[in-house]
Amino acid sequence: MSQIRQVIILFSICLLGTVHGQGSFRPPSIPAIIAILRYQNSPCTTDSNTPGTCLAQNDCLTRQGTPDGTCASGFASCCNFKFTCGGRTKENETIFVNHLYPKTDNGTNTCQVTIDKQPNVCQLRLDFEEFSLAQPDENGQCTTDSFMVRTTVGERLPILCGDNNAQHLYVDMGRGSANPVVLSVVTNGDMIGRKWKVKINMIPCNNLDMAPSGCMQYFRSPSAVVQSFNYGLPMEGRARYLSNLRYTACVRVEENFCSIKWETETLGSFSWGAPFEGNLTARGASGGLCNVDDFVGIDQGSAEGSGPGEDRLCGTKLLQDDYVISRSKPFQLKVRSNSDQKLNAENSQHGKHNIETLNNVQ
Ligand SMILES: *[C@@H]1O[C@H](CO)[C@@H](O)[C@H](O)[C@H]1NC(C)=O
Ligand SMILES: *[C@@H]1O[C@H](CO)[C@@H](O)[C@H](O)[C@H]1NC(C)=O
Ligand SMILES: *[C@@H]1O[C@H](CO)[C@@H](O)[C@H](O)[C@H]1NC(C)=O
Ligand SMILES: [Ca+2]
Repeated sequence: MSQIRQVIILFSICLLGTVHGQGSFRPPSIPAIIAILRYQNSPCTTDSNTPGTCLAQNDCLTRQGTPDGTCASGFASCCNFKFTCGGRTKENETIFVNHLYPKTDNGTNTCQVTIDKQPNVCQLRLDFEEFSLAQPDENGQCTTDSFMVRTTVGERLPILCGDNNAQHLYVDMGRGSANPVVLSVVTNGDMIGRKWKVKINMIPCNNLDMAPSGCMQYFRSPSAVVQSFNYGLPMEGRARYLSNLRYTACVRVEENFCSIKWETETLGSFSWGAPFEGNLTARGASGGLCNVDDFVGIDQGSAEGSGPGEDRLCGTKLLQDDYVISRSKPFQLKVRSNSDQKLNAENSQHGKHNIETLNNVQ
């Protein structure tokens, strides 16, 4: 089991959905040419759900774009200028997709894009709207396919592979540095189809949206799910989680909240490192016992939410009752896995640390 999942429930919030109007139908009496001129170059959403530019079909083709859906009430094409292998951008909200997206790519390739730093941008947030690469090998390493982030500042980011839909990463770009960030996807072999769609958001310096220093993942909403990379169904003889992980997932401390409760979704659904066996009470370990293998770190974690608690948790259970309360701020989950994945693989630690958190405990 290789997933740390966390649902943060502070209070329920009803997000009033924005109703996206379809735009009133344009009567055919309005000449198409006027509609096209009016919508020329305006943003649209392609049928592949990527940002596009509204253009007459011929203009789109002349500019090496691909018509993908319609706009201007059907009079023009939503032109898709794909940001893919070899691309270079300084634009906010660019979406990096595989070459044949929305189809899968299949074969050995290195696909690289470059994101140039703007002076007012300090971090990037990468959202994996779709991410499907080959699974890690039996040692938990991304030896067939890999997604890498290269940057000259900040911490080294883990090399990723497998299935990572809906995951995100924050990338430090530095304040002074003018160095670009390079994203690359290396694929080997034609055994599987690969697909990705990564939204690149540029976060201005000194902005409240910036993740605190050291937080590779940052959960800002009162309700969220934290899961480990490549979470999914168990695989026989494989651990789904990656080895050599060393990163921190942070949860924003909401106003007036003094503690956080990390709770698994179901009894026994936490699984990260040894011990693997025993009755349900014996499966969860903490403190120094976690040094033998992989663990997650929660400062001063205890069932009561008082006292010094434990800062390392491991096994197939979270303490006695599958929850941990911590009063230590900032709220962080440190994720650690070592390079040895033999026993984790033998025990098919596939991932489902469904952790529900309540951080309103007084
Ligand atoms: C990959 O491409 C090869 C050659 O075109 C084809 O034979 C194979 O079935 C493809 N595999 C997948 C998973 O699409
Ligand atoms: C990029 O877009 C996001 C979302 O609209 C916005 O919050 C952010 O401030 C923008 N970044 C820059 C550098 O303008
Ligand atoms: C669970 O295992 C522990 C250690 O092996 C043992 O001390 C305990 O009595 C067991 N509990 C139950 C309910 O079997
Ligand atoms: Ca291990």
